[in-house]
Parts: sequence; structure tokens; C-alpha cells
Amino acid sequence: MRLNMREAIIAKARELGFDHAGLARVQTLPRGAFLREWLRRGYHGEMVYLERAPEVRMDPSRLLPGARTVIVVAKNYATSVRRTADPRCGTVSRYAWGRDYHEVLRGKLSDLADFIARSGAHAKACVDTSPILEKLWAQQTGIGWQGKHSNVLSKAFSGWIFLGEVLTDAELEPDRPAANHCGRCARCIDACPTRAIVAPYVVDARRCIAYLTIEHRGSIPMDLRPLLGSLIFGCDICLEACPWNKFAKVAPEAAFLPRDGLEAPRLSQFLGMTREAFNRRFVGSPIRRAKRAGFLRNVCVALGNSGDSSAIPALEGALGDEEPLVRAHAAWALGNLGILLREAYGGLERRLAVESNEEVRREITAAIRAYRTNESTGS
Ligand code: B12
Ligand code: SF4
Ligand code: SF4
Repeated sequence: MRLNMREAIIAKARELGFDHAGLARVQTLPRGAFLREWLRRGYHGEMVYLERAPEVRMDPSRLLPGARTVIVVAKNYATSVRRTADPRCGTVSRYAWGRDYHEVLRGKLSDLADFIARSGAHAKACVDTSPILEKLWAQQTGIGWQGKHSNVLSKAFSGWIFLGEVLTDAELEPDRPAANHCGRCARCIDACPTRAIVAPYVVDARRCIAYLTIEHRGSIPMDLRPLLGSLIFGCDICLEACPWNKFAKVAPEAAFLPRDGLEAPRLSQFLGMTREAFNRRFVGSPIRRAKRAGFLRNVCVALGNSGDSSAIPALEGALGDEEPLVRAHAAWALGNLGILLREAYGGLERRLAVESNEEVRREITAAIRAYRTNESTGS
């Protein structure tokens, strides 16, 4: 029996390894307009690319002229691997344990777009970096609903899904939008350590640890550093809090399994890494996006939160790092450890005597002051 176009696309998406596919008609989605308000409030922080042409982000027919249908696909990335509670280890969010999902999805989405184009229609593949509100369209196609943490979760796979889209000018029968099943639950909001979910469904990225550890290039605000705990790249806390996780299924895709021990990496191994070593170690990994300076900044903060005295020599070494950003956060970490461990304090004064960067000097001075205040109050 010959499948109609809609069924053929869904079957092809399955064949390509996507776990779910749904279709929606191109239309104005009322919540799309909230993007402007989100930007107006400055919730995007330094992600200036989100400011560019919001009208395109809100209207897929500006991405593909004449677009009539959005096909959204979901890829499950849940694994059965558990994290460790070892304080010497950092926490990397699950999406970054294995191969970069952009690479995993891009080829498959292009194959799906080519498949559609063979019928004579125009088709364009989009993933993550494309200017499209992926989560709104996923809800519209029935794949899942936007939870109060703002990510899409599905009854079949919970929240551990990546999204991708193909736009086409073919007019195809749409699916029904998904209903929201959050009900009165607010576990994700309560679990967020930085209160980044400022209202149900609304995330202020400037407070979100995923933003601070991946996208943000400068210093991490001092008041938020202790709240980062052991997180060194991304954050899964709101996703992990969700009761729908009991329906998560282990993904068969080997590409998402942790590589190089990223499910529980010893933190101090990263300090002192050269730029070449960083690029080599994280080739094909999403971690490359933080760049060496940002990643080592995160590692310093996690070490400062670890209470681990064995980290002190590595942090003292990082006080001499080529990047001021790393030196500044190493100073904070030593100051923070110094409150518990007197020996963490020594290197700070030695570094202050030779440090010329103003920001690093400020961080060292603040760390020494915190230590002295703590000493004088006798705690
Ligand atoms: C920018 C961005 C971020 C930013 C901002 C996050 C955010 N919530 O917007 C930062 C860096 C913080 C981030 C973090 C993460 N991200 Co991100 N990110 C994006 C990106 C590139 C754009 C998102 C965007 O447009 N945001 C702008 C705001 C306005 O959009 P929004 O949150 O959807 O806001 C809507 C709601 O507030 C809604 N709304 C307002 N009021 C109401 C009321 C109700 C009742 C409802 C239902 C909705 C609603 O209207 C708004 C407009 O649509 C998308 C890819 C894409 N192109 O879409 C990936 C994407 C959203 N990220 C993704 C992932 C996996 C993550 C992380 C889990 C990674 C990690 N583990 O660290 C975290 C999750 C943090 C979180 N709780 O959101 C996935 C999510 C997959 C999924 N299942 O939904 C995406 C879709 C990438 C992908 N292709 O798979 N991300
Ligand atoms: S990813 Fe982490 S910091 Fe961001 S909203 Fe979720 S729990 Fe909060
Ligand atoms: S934790 Fe609760 S409120 Fe948050 S997404 Fe899951 S069901 Fe919705």
C-alpha cells in the first residue's frame, strides 16, 4: 500500500532514528509574542543572537518562504548511567555527556528534508541554532507540552528529549496540540537553586546555571557561585525534579553515553589544561562551547564549593593561569575553601604581591577579607 505524504514522513523520521515526529500548520502562535517581552526584560543576558530579527523566530514562513507545515522531531537521550556523590567530582549535564547532539541530529534532519524535497516540495532542516521557537512548535505538533521549567516533556519519554524541525511548503494534515499535564505540580520551580524560573514557564537565563556555565563569557556573579554546587557545564536540576521521569526510557543511541568519564569527572584534572589539550579532549563535545577559559572558571567555582582540601595545590596553580578569568575564580575558590581549611589561604597573599590585573586583584582581596573576617569571628 502506498503511504500518503504525511505518513511517509513520519515513517521516514522513525527509520532515521527519531523517537517521535509530529506536524503543525504554520500559523501565528499566541505565545510566540512573549519572546519580545522576554527580551525586553533582559532575560536573555548576553545571548544577543536572540535579539536579532525576533519576527523571524516567531514566523517560520520567514525562514522558508511559503512554508505551510512544521515537522518537529524528538530524540530521546536518557541513559541509565547514574551520577556520583563524590565531592571531588564535577557534574556535567546529561545532554553533554556524549557526542554533540547538533552533529547527531543535523545529518538525520537533512536526510528527512531531502526525502520531502524528492516529492517536489521545498524543505529546510532546523536544529537549535536556527531562529525558531522549537518548544512552542513541539507542543503544537503534539510531541509534548512545555513544562513549568519551560522545556518540553512527553508522556512517552519525559523531558530527556532533543528537538529538531523540518519546514516545508507542502500542506500536510497537522496533529493536535499536546495538552499540558503539569497540573498543580511545581517541583521544578522549587528545585531550582538560583530561582531562575521566575514564574511558571518563564526562565530568566541570567540566573540559570545552564546559561552561566555555557553561554556567559565573563565572571560568574559572586552571590550565585555557591549555588552552582558541583555543576561545571549545564544544569539538569529542574529536569531531574520532574515526576514524569518515571516514564523515561533508556535511549538506544550510543552517541549519548558518557565518554571520558564525563558522568563523574575529577575536577582537579582540568586545571592547568592547555588550550590545545582542551580542544583535543572535547572535540565533538558540546563542552567546546564554553571555551577553555569559561570551562576552567566553572571548575574553579565547583572546587570552591567542594570542601575538598586535596584541590588546594591545583587551585594555587590556577592562580598563575594565563587567563585572568580563571585566576579570579581560583582566588574565589581558595577564599571559599579557606573558610573551612586554613591552608587554602596562603597562596592568595603570595599571588596578590605579583598580580597586575585589576579584576583578579579585587577577587583576591575579597577572598582574603572573607578569610580574615571568618578568623576574627572565630568560626
Ligand atoms: C536560548 C536557549 C537556552 C537558554 C535560555 C533557556 C530558555 N528557557 O529559553 C539557556 C542557555 C538558559 C538554555 C538552557 C537549557 N537548554 Co536551551 N535552548 C535555547 C534555545 C536556543 C532558544 C530558546 C528560546 O527561544 N528562548 C526564548 C524564550 C522566550 O523561550 P521559552 O522559554 O520557550 O519561552 C516561552 C515560555 O515562556 C512561553 N510561555 C510564557 N508564558 C507561558 C504560559 C504558559 C501556560 C505556557 C505553556 C507557556 C508560556 O512563551 C515563551 C515564548 O515561546 C533553544 C533552541 C530553539 N531554537 O528553540 C534551546 C533548547 C530550548 N534548550 C534545550 C536544552 C536541552 C536546554 C537545557 C536542558 C540544557 C542543560 N541541561 O543545561 C537547559 C534547560 C534550562 C531551562 N530550564 O530552560 C532544548 C530543550 C529540549 C526540550 N525538551 O524542550 C532546546 C529546544 C534545544 C534542542 N534543540 O533540543 N537554553
Ligand atoms: S537548568 Fe538549573 S538553574 Fe536553570 S532553571 Fe533549571 S534548575 Fe534552574
Ligand atoms: S516538575 Fe512538575 S511542574 Fe515542572 S515540568 Fe515536571 S510536571 Fe511540570
